[in-house]
Amino acid sequence: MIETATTTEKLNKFEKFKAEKDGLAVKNEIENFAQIGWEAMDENDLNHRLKWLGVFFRPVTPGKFMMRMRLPNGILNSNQMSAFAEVVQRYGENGSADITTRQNIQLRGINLADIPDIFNKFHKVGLTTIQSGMDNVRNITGDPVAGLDADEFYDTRELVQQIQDMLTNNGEGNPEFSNLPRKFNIAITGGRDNSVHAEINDLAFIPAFWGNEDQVPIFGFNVIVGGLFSAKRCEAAIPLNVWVLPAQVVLLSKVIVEIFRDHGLRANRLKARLMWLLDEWGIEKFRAEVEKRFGQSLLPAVDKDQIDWEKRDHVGIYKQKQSGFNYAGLNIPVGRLSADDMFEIARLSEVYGSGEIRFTVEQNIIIPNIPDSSLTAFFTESVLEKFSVNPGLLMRSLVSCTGAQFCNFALIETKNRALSMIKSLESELTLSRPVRIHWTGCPNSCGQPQVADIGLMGTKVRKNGKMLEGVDIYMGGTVGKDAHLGTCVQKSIPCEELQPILRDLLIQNFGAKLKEEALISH
Ligand code: SRM
Ligand code: SF4
Repeated sequence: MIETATTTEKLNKFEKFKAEKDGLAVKNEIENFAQIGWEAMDENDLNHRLKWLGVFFRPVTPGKFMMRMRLPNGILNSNQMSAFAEVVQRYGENGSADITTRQNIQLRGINLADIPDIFNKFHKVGLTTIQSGMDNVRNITGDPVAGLDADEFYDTRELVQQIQDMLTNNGEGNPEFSNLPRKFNIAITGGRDNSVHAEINDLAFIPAFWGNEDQVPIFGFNVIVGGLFSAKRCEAAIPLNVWVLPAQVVLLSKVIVEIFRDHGLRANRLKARLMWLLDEWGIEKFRAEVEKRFGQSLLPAVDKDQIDWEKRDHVGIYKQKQSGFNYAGLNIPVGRLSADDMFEIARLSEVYGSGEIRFTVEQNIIIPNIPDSSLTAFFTESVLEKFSVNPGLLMRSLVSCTGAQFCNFALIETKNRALSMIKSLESELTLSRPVRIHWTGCPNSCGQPQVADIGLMGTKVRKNGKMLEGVDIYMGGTVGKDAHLGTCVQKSIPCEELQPILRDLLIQNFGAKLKEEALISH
């Protein structure tokens, strides 16, 4: 029995419309919507319930919808990539796609009338968009080089897929988990460098070996809970003090999502994420409830943190654990792809690899399984001029959320501005190491500025009586080993004044040097 709210709580308007009709109910109505058109749809169906199917009405571009997929562990194949390309191609210059900060992809420009056909197309190639938005579990992230990396502790692919299958009823939609109090993020890391930013998820599994020095170590995961970024609050996940075997991960995930569903706070949407329940209950009570529902006592967390590497960005060519094979990490500037780009990536993966393609949380692409003997030919492909395996040291780590071009929450334009600013900075500066710059268009923090070396969060700034687009600057975010969140160091910088400020930050804090020609002109 799902309690939609405790008796003492007042329902917020989202809880009310969910109680009237479950989000997943629109699955059976999509043919009708396609026929009547978006203008004739019920407001809650249009603005909210469609998101249960991964279909997003965009008030910025009315009539041109966005579709958000689910890609467990960020893995797809060339047929699926071609299917995305075909969908987007239909919309000409209105169509494009964005790789997201959850190893996922969103397609843009879509007409409602086409959506039933698009669903059929996706079904045929094993793709689903189900429950990828609103009060559901988001795309589940796993190590981008799972199964390829010789140094990994654990290949996360199977577990991530199993959790998705359990939560979504194999991609068909699962009413058991379609009415959470809010979104819920899950990540599993199996490598040595925490490539998925585990600590910014509501639930994450981190490699940890059980056993003393003189025992054979047993592999498992420490569990952390409650991580979130939101306009109201940003927190790293905290230890649940539980260690589990890989075979226990799916059940533990189920139990924790159920507790969130049944007891998560539903009165105030700004205080509905798991961390707020943890505040109210305390971690001990929460752990006891997890144990009760899990049905057996859970072992305490293992002290040793096994994440012992700095974070890798996977851009470049790397040897795989499979002898004679390589993976190529392509930099996709701010994650944006056209239909032609997607056809090209699909072709590359077929010609040189095994047809497999992966996405990273940095909005880049990995093409695995390229034999040594194919590398020389691979390097001659002209698409690598656009999607480089050896980009500039700022471009390779650049991340940006959607911003004002398509997102109605945005306070500023992000992707295009981020690109042009990075190009200018790279032309002025010589760098000796990558610097991770993340742009996010508003305090919702989809672009994760708090994990960046330099995070830029959109805001409005008043200058000479005029309202301008501006940013708050975050610094000190670290990822991988000893990950912790960055903090705001400067507020309300108009975007038009930002570039010299970034240049100085890069020189003062990250060892950048002005190029000679730039020195002359300054
Ligand atoms: Fe996000 C809402 C885009 C990752 C925190 N996010 C939105 C919406 C759906 C708002 C909307 O309806 O316009 C944005 C869609 C814009 C569009 O047209 O693309 C949006 N979020 C994104 C993506 C596409 C950013 C990107 O460019 O990569 C990412 C999609 C991930 C995916 O594939 O599912 C995305 N969003 C994130 C992350 C990062 C992460 O998960 O690691 C966060 C912070 C982490 C977290 O959730 O704790 C994030 N998005 C939010 C929030 C604040 C959540 C909260 O608890 O308040 C919102 C607003 C909301 O949910 O009410 C939001
Ligand atoms: Fe939109 Fe704000 Fe998220 Fe950027 S951070 S995608 S502007 S909601």
